[in-house]
Amino acid sequence: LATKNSNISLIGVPMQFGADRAGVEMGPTAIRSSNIQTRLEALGYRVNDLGDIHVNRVQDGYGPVAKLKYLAEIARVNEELAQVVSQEMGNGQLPLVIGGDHSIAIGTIKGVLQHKSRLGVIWFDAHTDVNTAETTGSGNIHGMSLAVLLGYGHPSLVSIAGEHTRVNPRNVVIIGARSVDPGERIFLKEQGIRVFTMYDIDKYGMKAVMEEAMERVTAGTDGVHLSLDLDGMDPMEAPGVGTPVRGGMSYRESHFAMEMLHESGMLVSAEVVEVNPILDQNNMTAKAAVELVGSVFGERIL
Ligand code: B3U
Ligand code: MN
Ligand code: MN
Repeated sequence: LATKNSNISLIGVPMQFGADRAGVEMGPTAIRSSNIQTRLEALGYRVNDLGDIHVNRVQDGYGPVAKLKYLAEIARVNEELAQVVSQEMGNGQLPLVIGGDHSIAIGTIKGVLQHKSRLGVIWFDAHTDVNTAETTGSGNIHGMSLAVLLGYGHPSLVSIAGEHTRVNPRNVVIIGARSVDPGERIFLKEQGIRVFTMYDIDKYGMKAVMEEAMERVTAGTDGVHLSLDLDGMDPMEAPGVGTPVRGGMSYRESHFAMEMLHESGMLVSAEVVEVNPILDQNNMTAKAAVELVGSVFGERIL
């Protein structure tokens, strides 16, 4: 095992409010039934499945603040998730969070930051998730989670686990982007975030992209977190996502990226998000998610 920690805590978060689309709350079930635990155990890890963090059924489409849908419940769940993740890391466990929509990255990463204050982040995604209340068109918080982690967004999200708990933009990379909103372009430029778009992957190849990405996320950091949004993959190979965007990373490119991340030996935490079993075909997206997890935790062909 090149991953230093061989004890994994599996944490389900059946969250759908950040995507405002039914089905993604069944992601944890689909991922578990695709045998994530036995796959990791076969690699030599001890896996403790903590079950799911409870998400309340709430009605308010628009919470206390207009344009941030379901803000109150999303903030509450992420607060709890950050605590659980932090507690598990404190016990020497490697947290592996299964979603649920991408709003849960707020809780996961803020929990990890309690122990790894100089965390590098790999954000594998078709989108860049750096909207704020000012720039969002949808009001969906899953399109805002990376901005919150950089310190920009509603105080009830930014303040989770302490408002100074944030990631350094120099140590964040986004891989696979192909759908970026106008306000997000400005934000990404201002923050100086390295975004590897599909253009970069086509032009330089995944090997060169991952080499530069790994340099960015490991320079001066004390670990690397993987935030794996399954819509980063091409929807032909991963159709079970709420906001598919054509022209994504292939199954092979995605695997290769995970293998290279594993080889760094720097992985300290991970999350897998946006798997929506209702929209999936033959469970192929949940299966791909588990296979990518296998690769990032050290599975090899030979
Ligand atoms: N940027 C758009 C679309 C989107 C972001 N993340 C997902 N979709 N999954 C938004 O709603 O902010
Ligand atoms: Mn995302
Ligand atoms: Mn996405």
